[in-house]
Amino acid sequence: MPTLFERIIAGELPATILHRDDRVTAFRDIHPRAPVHILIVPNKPIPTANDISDDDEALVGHMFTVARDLARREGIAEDGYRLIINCNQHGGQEVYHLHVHLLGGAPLGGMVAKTF
Ligand code: DGP
Repeated sequence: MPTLFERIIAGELPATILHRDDRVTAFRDIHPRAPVHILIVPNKPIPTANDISDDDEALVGHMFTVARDLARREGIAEDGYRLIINCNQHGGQEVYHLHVHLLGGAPLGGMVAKTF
């Protein structure tokens, strides 16, 4: 079964696409947690951060340079922002297609809630 994000990349599901190239697609999160909330995803399906291979190093680096450029374009680079990758159950991952969350546009508070 293709994930929601594979279907967005394929154009089968609507999304507000902000960037697309041969390796990466970026679109607005459907449930934004900040004034700016963008997801940067590899076009090829990598389920989780655990599944990143050594051959994916350049691809993952590209996800971060796309995030950097989008932060500038959205006008949040100077004030700052947060990049998050959730992995598996304890990380709170909901969609099993690797993605970087780009969050900003307001103070985001502490890094994460203390859990112990
Ligand atoms: P995560 O918990 O890290 O797997 O985050 C998944 C994010 O994906 C979550 O913030 C909501 C977002 N999301 C889920 N379904 C859709 C969708 O169909 N379209 C868009 N644009 N975002 C989605």
